[in-house]
Amino acid sequence: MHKAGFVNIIGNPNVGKSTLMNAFVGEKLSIITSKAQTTRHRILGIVNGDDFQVILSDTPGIIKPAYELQASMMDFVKSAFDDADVLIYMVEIGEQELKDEAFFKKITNSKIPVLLLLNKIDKSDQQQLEKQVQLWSEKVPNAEIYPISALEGFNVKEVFGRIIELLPESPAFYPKDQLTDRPERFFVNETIREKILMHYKKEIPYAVEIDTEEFFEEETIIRMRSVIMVERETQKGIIIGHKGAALKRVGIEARKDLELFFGKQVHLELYVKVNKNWRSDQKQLKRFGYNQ
Ligand code: GDP
Ligand code: K
Ligand code: MG
Repeated sequence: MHKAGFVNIIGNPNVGKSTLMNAFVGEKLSIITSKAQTTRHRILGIVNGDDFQVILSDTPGIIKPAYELQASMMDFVKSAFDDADVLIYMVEIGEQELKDEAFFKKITNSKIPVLLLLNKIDKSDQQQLEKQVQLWSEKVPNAEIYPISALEGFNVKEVFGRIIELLPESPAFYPKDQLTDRPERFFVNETIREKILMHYKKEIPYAVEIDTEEFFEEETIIRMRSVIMVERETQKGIIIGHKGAALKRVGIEARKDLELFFGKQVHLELYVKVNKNWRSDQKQLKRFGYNQ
């Protein structure tokens, strides 16, 4: 018997959704930082076995949209309710509940199985843990609750085993050697964006979009050229930094990660361009893959 299906991960920003997906897949498909809105898209991570295929989707954290980019990020979340066989609702120790009531109702009224993962228990003590399990079992009575640590891998295998049990009998949806639905260039963009999230403060990372214009794979090296788009001229100066040092650091760190990801030597060329108000422009958002 072969099982296959869709498992969608939703929750507030920063609870550890992307960390969990990467732990399941065993590859760094989703970028992770301590900042909210690190994940902007819905990203599939596929775990293949002889008799199963689990198709996970990582989604942006649930927020109240303030501009068009965020609105389309929330559309990715909405779509995650529609096609799931299993819903993973992730919360972290100490957190109260989902800020968006409509989403919360969708979870508590869900007809499909809900696994409520109480994450980051490495940061809690036994007493707090027990209290939280009690609290969540009252708030979401239809869920099965699993305390986990996505970062340390605690209980992750057990949750995966439960997912397999819950999946319907079905042939695979994707080729068995496929890890994700995203093209290579997407991971280049995301790796660069992760470094920008890590190294620049305030609004800079949120004003940035990356577009990898060239991706040439040769026998021993992959050559890439990517543009870092910002909304204003001042942001361009900040990204580049004094004598180009800041941009250089982004380039070096991104290249190292990409060499690991692709298992090949990488040549990465970066440049910065001003693209006014791309975050509020429907047409541009579509071009960058934010409209489904
Ligand atoms: P997302 O926004 O829900 O996708 O969360 P991320 O996966 O990007 O993680 C947000 C932050 O929480 C990062 O700094 C992670 O390293 C951290 N984190 C994720 N899982 C755990 C965990 O199990 N324990 C601890 N202590 N930190 C975690
Ligand atoms: K995050
Ligand atoms: Mg994320």
